[in-house]
Amino acid sequence: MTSSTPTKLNKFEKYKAEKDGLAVKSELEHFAEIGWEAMDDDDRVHRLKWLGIFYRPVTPNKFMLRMRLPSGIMTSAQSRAFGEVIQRYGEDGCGDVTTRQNIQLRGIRFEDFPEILRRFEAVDMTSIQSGMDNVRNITASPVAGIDGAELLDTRDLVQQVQDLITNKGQGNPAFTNLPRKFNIAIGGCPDNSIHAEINDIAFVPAYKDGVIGFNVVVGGFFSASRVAAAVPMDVWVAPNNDVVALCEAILTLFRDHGSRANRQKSRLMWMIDEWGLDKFRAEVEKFMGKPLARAAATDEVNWDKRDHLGVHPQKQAGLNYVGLHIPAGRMFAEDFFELARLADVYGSGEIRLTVEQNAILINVPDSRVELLKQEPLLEKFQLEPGALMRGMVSCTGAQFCKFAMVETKNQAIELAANLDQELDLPNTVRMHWTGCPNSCGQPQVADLGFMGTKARNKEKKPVPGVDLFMGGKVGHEAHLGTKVMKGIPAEELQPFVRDILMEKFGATLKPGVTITD
Ligand code: SRM
Ligand code: SF4
Repeated sequence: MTSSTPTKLNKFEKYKAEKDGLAVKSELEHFAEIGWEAMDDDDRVHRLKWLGIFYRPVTPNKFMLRMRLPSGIMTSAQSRAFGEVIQRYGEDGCGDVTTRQNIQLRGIRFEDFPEILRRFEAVDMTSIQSGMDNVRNITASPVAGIDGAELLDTRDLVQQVQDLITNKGQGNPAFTNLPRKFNIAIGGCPDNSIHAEINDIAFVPAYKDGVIGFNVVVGGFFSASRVAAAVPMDVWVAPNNDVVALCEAILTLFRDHGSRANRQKSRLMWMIDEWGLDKFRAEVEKFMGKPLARAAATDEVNWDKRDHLGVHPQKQAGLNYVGLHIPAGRMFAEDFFELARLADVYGSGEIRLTVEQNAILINVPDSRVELLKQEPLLEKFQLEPGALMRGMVSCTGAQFCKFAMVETKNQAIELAANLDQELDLPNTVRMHWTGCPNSCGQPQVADLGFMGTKARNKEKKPVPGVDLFMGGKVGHEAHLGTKVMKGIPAEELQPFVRDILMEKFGATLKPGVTITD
């Protein structure tokens, strides 16, 4: 660390300095033998997250495992492996598609982890460095390589950045002690499917002198104390080693110069604020040992964001991608098995996950589409859900997360389902739920965002409620929505949202529906 690094470290820095998070990798077998109750608290609660293993105080000895699935790509073998792992935990076992195109598994008994991680390594998957002060799953277009509108196929670049950060899944001590979490996204499509604006580094497709590459934006993040959209770094990079080198430079500078004093002021944007963009840019150039090109005047993001649900022709003639809606991203063992089977029988054995917590089957021949539509799984995971259900996203919430002020996933599903039954809507309305101000469910990117809070009902009794966000715009010219109303009791939400949908989103009552509340 440099002399500018503050000497007063926050408590997380102290335990990281005592022992690197990744050290628990070689101790996992031992921990599994002695049991989680006998483990040192810092190892159990914090350091295990360097392996993607999350102790859940809400459900002790039902641990969560967060994977890494670069670009949201999952093979049928991997989907089956997820199903096999969680089926042994009965009702406790499930998996969630996350807002970073990733999978989290639940209900896992601690003693099973060594075997589970070996099982996943055998199908080329890692969970390493997926939590705490590490780089999260790297997001990309979910239809990379198959999208007719694609500007760049980013899959290799994403994998290269993941390999740099994780040392090909083995763990890379160079990046295991960042001052805070870190998000990277690499977009290759015209619709900003990656939410570039909310990542610490995002690559946005742009032409420079006739060559397609990326403009770079930096510093986007959400936290309980501050929300910031990424700002242009005034850099353009070609789609080659420079992408990896730029990530390495920024991560190293952040590691060595980012603030480690106040955890609420440790994300990359705080360092950019302190340095100013000119110095930030100059330091990155110095690290890379060469000047960087100035940003292209315009980028190529000029589409509304697609949700990829339903059947769409691929750029490969005669093949289609088929987007399935997974309500709130929640899947059980049989769902993983069925998804794997459909991917094998109808497609090429590959599945893509989206930041809207849905799944896409790819390479489905024209001749197989109608048969696929008859499959029972598509009754549960629909191709064309209602206008509200299809835009619904939800974080984990109180069922498993100790930060949550409210239950989220069930409420989110219920509200969307009920209102879809009552209303006709001209367009999809994106409703995002998040259980607390950490904003994992991204209410700021939604048309209607709900953030869990305490509220008071008509009798002035404390009840679970939400703060309402509006104005989020995604895709072309994305910008963040803001909080417009506080403390709406959850029990009053359905009529309240119905009114907003009718006033502002063109909703009308379905024929025959009368409202009694
Ligand atoms: Fe998140 C912490 C879940 C995406 C901002 N997030 C947590 C923890 C780990 C807290 C905890 O230990 O309980 C949650 C785990 C609960 C559980 O059991 O699942 C959690 N975050 C999630 C997921 C699973 C939400 C979901 O249901 O999809 C997402 C996992 C993504 C992944 O695969 O890695 C998830 N979290 C996000 C996002 C959205 C994004 O990346 O696009 C954000 C806002 C963007 C950002 O980070 O800037 C987000 N999570 C946070 C924060 C606030 C960060 C900050 O700087 O203050 C925390 C709290 C923290 O890190 O201290 C947090
Ligand atoms: Fe938990 Fe809050 Fe994140 Fe939801 S937003 S998963 S409640 S930390």
